[in-house]
Amino acid sequence: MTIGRKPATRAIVAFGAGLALMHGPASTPANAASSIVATHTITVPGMVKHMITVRLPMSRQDAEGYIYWGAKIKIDCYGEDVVSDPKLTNVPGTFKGVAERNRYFSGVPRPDPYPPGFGVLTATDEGVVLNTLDLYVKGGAGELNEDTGLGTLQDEIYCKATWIDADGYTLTDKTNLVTGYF
Ligand SMILES: [Ca+2]
Ligand SMILES: [Ca+2]
Repeated sequence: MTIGRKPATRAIVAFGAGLALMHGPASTPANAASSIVATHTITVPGMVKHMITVRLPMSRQDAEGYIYWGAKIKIDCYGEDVVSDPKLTNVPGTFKGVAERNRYFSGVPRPDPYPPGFGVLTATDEGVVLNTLDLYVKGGAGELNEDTGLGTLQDEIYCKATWIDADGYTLTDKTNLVTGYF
């Protein structure tokens, strides 16, 4: 707990939020987030469709509290290689040109053209859930086509999901490895 810093921040939020705060959660749920599970799928043909699911089991009330106070999930995806695994600079990549911002998901829905209902932290009876959906052109540079060269080289993709609550507490999980020709 960062007691010295947090109340000041919340006071400013409370001032701005006005009546809305009266119906909001009283504070960040203490230690309610204790585990995180991340998975993903990649499907071809047509566009390469990449979906990531991140779940943090907890009560709906705690999930609402965390999201209200600004919890985020950071997604980093990698191409598995022999020596080291390069981070995929344009994944997740719906907002071209601002790659670093693309990695963070919060309770604020992403603007058009991000598909509605995806890319936003949601409070459910099972806890916090994030589902992402990104479409890529097959063979795109810096995207899911992490191995390129003569012929068609198979790609091996995994992602890491990092939960960051408003107090800076983090949890990380690594997804399954997905292989294919992306
Ligand atoms: Ca590889
Ligand atoms: Ca490839």
